[in-house]
Amino acid sequence: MPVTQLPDFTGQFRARSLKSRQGMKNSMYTLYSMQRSGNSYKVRLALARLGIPYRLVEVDILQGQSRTPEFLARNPNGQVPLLEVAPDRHLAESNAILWYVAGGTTLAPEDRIERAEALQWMFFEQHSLEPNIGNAYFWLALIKGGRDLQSHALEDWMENGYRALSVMETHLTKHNFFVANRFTIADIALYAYTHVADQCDFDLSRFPATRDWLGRVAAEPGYVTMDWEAAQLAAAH
Ligand SMILES: N[C@@H](CCC(=O)N[C@@H](CS)C(=O)NCC(=O)O)C(=O)O
Repeated sequence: MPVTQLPDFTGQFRARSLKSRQGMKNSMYTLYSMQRSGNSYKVRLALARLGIPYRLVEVDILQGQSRTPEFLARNPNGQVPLLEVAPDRHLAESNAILWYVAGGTTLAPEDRIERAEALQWMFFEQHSLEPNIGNAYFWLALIKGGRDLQSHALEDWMENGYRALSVMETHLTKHNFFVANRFTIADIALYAYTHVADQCDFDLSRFPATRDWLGRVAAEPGYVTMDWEAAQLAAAH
């Protein structure tokens, strides 16, 4: 039987039949993403972990590609990530996309309190972590001269970013993962910007439990790095 190969949970390869490959071709997700966007990386990490193939469209927000009329027709908010889940049906907001792609898997807790706890941490990520570490990462690591351009805001981002890291550290001194004693989409959401915090002035040596957790996430089956080229997965189809 003709086969193609896809990375699976173990990071190895598994065979798929041509029939299933052709079946997926029509229904395959299209992900609009930017390689160095932490919010986009969350979705790439979840899809890789789940072994779900997808088409990848790189959107360079620095070139205004998320603000073109074509892109705004798909996402009026002009941001990546954006997932086309069906023809002309698009889902924005990284954490909503995580819930969608992981629904029905162990990555998305179904127990009532665990689901609420996952949401709690994912809202925390969007309100307390991403606006601070995400902004610091964007302006210090991605934008040439960004440090000078944002010197007035940097102090607040650092103070509030450290505060968010301390909250995480307190939790992680008692838990291996954020929710349900296992790796879930809450970990994926929080990992995206925490793992690059040291690229934008944050000193993670102050957070040993958080560093151990970063190591546990990176050791999870199916883990891919932020610069992993997901196009090769779609190309296999
Ligand atoms: N809350 C959104 C934030 C998305 C976001 O900030 N995306 C950035 C890249 S990380 C973007 O597309 N910025 C382009 C723009 O706002 O023009 C999410 O979690 O997906």
